[in-house]
Amino acid sequence: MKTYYNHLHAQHQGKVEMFRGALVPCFEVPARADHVLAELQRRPLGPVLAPTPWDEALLEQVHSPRYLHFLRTAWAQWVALDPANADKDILPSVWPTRTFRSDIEPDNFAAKVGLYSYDAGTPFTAGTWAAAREGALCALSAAHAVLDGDASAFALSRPPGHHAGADFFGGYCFLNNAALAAQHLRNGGCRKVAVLDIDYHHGNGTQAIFYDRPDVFFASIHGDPRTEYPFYLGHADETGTGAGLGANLNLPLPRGTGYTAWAQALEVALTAIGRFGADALVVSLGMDTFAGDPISGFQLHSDDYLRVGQRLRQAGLPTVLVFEGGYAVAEVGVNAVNVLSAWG
Ligand code: SP5
Ligand code: ZN
Repeated sequence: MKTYYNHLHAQHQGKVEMFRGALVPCFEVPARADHVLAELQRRPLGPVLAPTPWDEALLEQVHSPRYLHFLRTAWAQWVALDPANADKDILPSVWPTRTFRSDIEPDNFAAKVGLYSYDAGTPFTAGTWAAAREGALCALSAAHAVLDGDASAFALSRPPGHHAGADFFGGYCFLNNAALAAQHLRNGGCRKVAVLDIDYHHGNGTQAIFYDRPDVFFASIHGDPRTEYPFYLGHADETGTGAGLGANLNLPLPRGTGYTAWAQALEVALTAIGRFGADALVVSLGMDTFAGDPISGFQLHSDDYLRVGQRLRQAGLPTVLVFEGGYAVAEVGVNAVNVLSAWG
């Protein structure tokens, strides 16, 4: 299995995120990807490659032009406000909630940041655009490998992607890598694509991007949004809209869920994906279902991920795996490669 590795990932290095009224050190750190790469070097599954330099215009298939323009120019705008800003992360502090307008992009920079985001936990830094852009190329390259006939491919990148919507960042995510991979598979001739999101957190961005589409099925197993981030999406009654009705499946589970109940949800998801008739599968591979994760509440153990990988492979579909969350830094490499090793 080919791995497309984002060698620019460490350029995205947030300092702080807002938590309970204080700025605390980021959980989403460069060491996460370093540990996965190190484990792939200990237990090689295939070549580790740089992504193909795809045309950046492909990003517009998932993201709005004005959002992409914002991401490209945000850091320069921030430093232009005050040269001292170069040492600080950009964090939003004001948002257009219900009754406000989002059709007019304000001139004020803080207002722009809020228009294109939904939480104060996702710092934008000097290298965020370079890292996120390269990560998107990794996802496109992995999709391309599968279109070329590979049984599977892995996009090893950070920042993650599944919380990013068509025109907003949040949840540590800026560009929706899994959505870009799914769209690339569609463009390359796959008639129907399924995205299976097994990150602890609901993939609100991916769901929203495909919610009205019948050609991309979205299934997610995650902590119940009544208590777990991202809170405002991910309930079981969200089944799609319009032509996409029936092509969205949420399987929320309570905090504390262990492997047996989690694996039952995986069966439900894979049965639905089989019924949908997908030609290819994109897995949003979050490793924050691990019992030792510092911000999450499921109880999966390292050995469980070997079985998760085997079950995903048994689905028998060409599969693009995209790295998402997972914050137990010391264990994230072993856990991720345990899943991937099913294709070894
Ligand atoms: C990709 C991904 O996994 N994003 C998750 C974003 C979660 N952001 C909210 C984190 C809240 C941190 N809570 C700290 C609890 C410490 N006990
Ligand atoms: Zn997560």
